[in-house]
Amino acid sequence: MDFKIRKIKAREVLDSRGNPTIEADLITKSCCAKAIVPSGASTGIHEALELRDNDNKRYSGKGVLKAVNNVNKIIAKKLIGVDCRKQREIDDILIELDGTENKSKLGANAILAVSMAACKAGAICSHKQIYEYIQKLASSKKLMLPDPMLVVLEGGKHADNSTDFQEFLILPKGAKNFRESLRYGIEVYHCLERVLKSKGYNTNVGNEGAFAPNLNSNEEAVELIAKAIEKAGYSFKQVSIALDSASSEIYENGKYNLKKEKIKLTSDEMIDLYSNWVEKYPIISIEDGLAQDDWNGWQRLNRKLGDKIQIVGDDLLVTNIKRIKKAVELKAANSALIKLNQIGTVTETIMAIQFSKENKFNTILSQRAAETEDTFAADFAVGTSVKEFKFGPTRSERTAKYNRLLRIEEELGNKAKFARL
Ligand code: 2PG
Ligand code: MG
Repeated sequence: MDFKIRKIKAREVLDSRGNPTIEADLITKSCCAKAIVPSGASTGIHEALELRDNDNKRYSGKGVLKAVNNVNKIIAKKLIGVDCRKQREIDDILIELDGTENKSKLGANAILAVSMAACKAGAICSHKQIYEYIQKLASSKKLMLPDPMLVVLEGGKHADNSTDFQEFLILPKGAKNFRESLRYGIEVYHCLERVLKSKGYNTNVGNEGAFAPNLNSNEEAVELIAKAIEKAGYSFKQVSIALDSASSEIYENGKYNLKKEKIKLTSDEMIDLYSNWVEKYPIISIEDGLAQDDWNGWQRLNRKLGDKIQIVGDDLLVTNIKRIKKAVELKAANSALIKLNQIGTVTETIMAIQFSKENKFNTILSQRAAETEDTFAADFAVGTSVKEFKFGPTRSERTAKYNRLLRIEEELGNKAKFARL
C-alpha cells in the first residue's frame, strides 16, 4: 500500500454566511480526503491569522485566493511524498514552512485545510473511523460523546438589534445519553420559539441558527430561556443555562458597553452582574465574561465564581498553549474553548486539549459563526473526548455535526462513554 501524498489541491468555496473559505483535497494512491475550514465573526485578536485577499473587486475583499495559491504552489510541493498518516510530521512541516508566530505568512486557513484533510486521509488509509484515528493521535483513553451545548438566543456580532451579549446557551445535563440530551435541548429551543412568539417578539434566527429577538435587556434573554426550560417540562437540574458574552466586542476604553441597558460597566461591575445572575438563574458556565486581555479582571472573576461554574476562555485563550498556560498560572479561568482554526493545525489543537485536561480545565469544542458542511468537528470531539460541544441547534451546517454525533453514538453502542456519566 502506498500512503504517500501524491497531490494536494485547494479551491475557494463558500461558508454558511456566504463568504469565501478554503477547501483542500489531499490525494494518495490509496485514498482521497477533503476538508473545509470555518470562519469566525467575533474573532479574537490573538487568533492565528485567517488570510484574505483584501481585493475589494472580489467578495468585498474576503476572497481566499492567496490562501488557495499558498496551498497549491507552496504547501503541496513540500508535502508531496510524505506519508499521510504522519500527522505530527505534516503539521510540523506546515508550521515550519510558515515560520511565523500566528501563521500569517501562509494563512491559518490554508494550513488548517491541509492539516484536516491529511487527518481524514490518514484515517481512511488506516481503515479507521476518523474519531478512532483521532483517539490514537490524542492518546485519549476513551471515546466519549460530549454534552451538547446549544446556542438558543444570539446577539452581538451574530445578529443585528438583538442582545449585547453574543450567545445564550442551554446545557442539558439530565439525560442518560447524547441522543436524549440533544432531544431535551431541541425541545427547549422550540419552546423558546413559542415563548418569544407569545410575547410578540420575532423568531428570526442569527448566524448560528439561534433566535435573535429585539429584547428590552440582556437579562430578559436569560429570563425567557429559564421560562422555556420550565415550559418544556424540564427542571433546572436537567437543563441549565450558559452564556458567551464575547465581551471583547463590547469593551471600549476600559469599560463594557451594554447598549441595551444604556450603561458602561467596569470589570468589577461586570463581575457583580454575573454573580447576581448566577444567584438568580441556573447559569453554570460563562464564556468570555471579560475582554481578551483583561487578565486581572479574569482572575477576580474566576476567584469569585470559578468554584461554582465554568469560567471559559475563548478570545482569552485562543486554543493556544501559551495563553492557556498563562491562565493556569494566574488562575484566570477553569475551562478552555477549543476551535481548530484559532491555532491552525490538528496537532496543536490536540496539544491544547491535552494541556487543558492535564491542568483540570474543562474542554469545550466550538463552532464558528460561519460553518460548513464539513463534519470533522464531530469526530474530533469524540476522538479527543472533550467534555462539551458548542454548536447552534439549527441550520444544516450545524445539524450536520449533531447528526454525525448521533451516527457515531449508534455505531459505538455500548462502547460509547457519555461525558455526563
Ligand atoms: C464564539 C464563536 C462561536 P465566532 O465566540 O464562541 O460561537 O463565535 O465564530 O464569531 O468567534
Ligand atoms: Mg466565544
